[in-house]
Amino acid sequence: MKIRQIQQVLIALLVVSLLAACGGDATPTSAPADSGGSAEPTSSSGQAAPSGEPIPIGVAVAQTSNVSLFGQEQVTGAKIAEQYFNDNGGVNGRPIKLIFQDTAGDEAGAINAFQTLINQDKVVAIVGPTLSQQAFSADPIAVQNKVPVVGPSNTAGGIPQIGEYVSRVSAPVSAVAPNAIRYALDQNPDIKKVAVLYAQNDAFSKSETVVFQRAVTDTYKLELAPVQTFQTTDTDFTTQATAVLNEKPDLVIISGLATDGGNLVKQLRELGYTGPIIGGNGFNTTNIFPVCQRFCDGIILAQAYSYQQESEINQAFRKAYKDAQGKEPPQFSAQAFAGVQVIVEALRKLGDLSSMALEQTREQLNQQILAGTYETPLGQLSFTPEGDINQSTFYVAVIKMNDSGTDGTFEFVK
Ligand code: 1QQ
Repeated sequence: MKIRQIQQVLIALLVVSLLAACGGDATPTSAPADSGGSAEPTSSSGQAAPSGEPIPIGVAVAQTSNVSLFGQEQVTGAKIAEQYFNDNGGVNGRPIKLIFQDTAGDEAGAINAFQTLINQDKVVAIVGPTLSQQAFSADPIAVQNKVPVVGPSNTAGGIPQIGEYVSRVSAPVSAVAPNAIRYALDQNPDIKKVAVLYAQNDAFSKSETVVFQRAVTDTYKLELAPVQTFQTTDTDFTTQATAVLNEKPDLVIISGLATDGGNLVKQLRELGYTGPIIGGNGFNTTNIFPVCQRFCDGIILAQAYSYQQESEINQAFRKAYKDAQGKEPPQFSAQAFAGVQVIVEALRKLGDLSSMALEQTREQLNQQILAGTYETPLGQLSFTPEGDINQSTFYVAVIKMNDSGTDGTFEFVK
């Protein structure tokens, strides 16, 4: 007995001293001031490849959970940007290195990812998170730590107002959503009664539905049926779909995320609704096709990106995406590319980073991000002093599914 206790104490002491020797001291403060990234050798595949210590940029998006239906597209877009900008000289000759931390689909995951990127990975800025619902919890951490955060897909009202270090390349629901209603009414001038449904546990959906409802009642003076709510975690929408059908609406508008939104469309159609459907920004992914299958056909949605955009950078982005994925790039990939782009182009303006402390780099980087004008795959963009995006062109697409309902495309109609 006694001998075993002594053995346990000795083992514990050994573990403690080993831990101290490996990690204890090698943490934050002694990292090089401007980088902190791991001292990985630069990949030097290209001839004129940038060299030196890579500049770490954080990407905190949903790589797991239902929210990864969007997050996967964001990872792809961000990686294309990393390759593209490193192939084009990096940041004044130094490469960038994206550091991915999975946020999963909730607030806690986003907070964890932000903390790891800020304190452990020592990134200069963060692109993320995926949902507005997550941004309202995680962005304040970036603000407190004075780390620039560029929202790649946060469209709810109030995001840039979270704080000084928050900007976004995703146009707000107030700018994008009304385009879908305008198109639907152009196509169907006889619409009189509109049914609206939204996910009440999601900040973006709550914000977007307000825009839709105001357009219905105030802008177009149409009749609004009693509004139906659901949760993003719901799978059975019989109650809401039945209530909608009883109202006999001429148009249905849904604000939710891809899985719940797609299932809601499917169940509405199965119960017999045949009229037009508008989906909000949560429908803006081809990953919704397997959810509503043939019932996705005809869904109208407004977009902040079109792969047909003619700029040189969009054609480069489109080609890289198509070469890798075999299809046209979606909005969330383009926005993630733009998020990385504004950080890279703002870093280039800072000059020699090696003489700057990390805190100084982050602070000056934020000022440069807000001051710049960028030619991105989304078109030209800049920021308001608060960090909201100035973007002038929006699009409307209609989902076209193939006959078997296994695959589809976003067909641009405006
Ligand atoms: C938000 C959104 C979502 C649809 C992004 C995936 O617009 O959360 O703001």
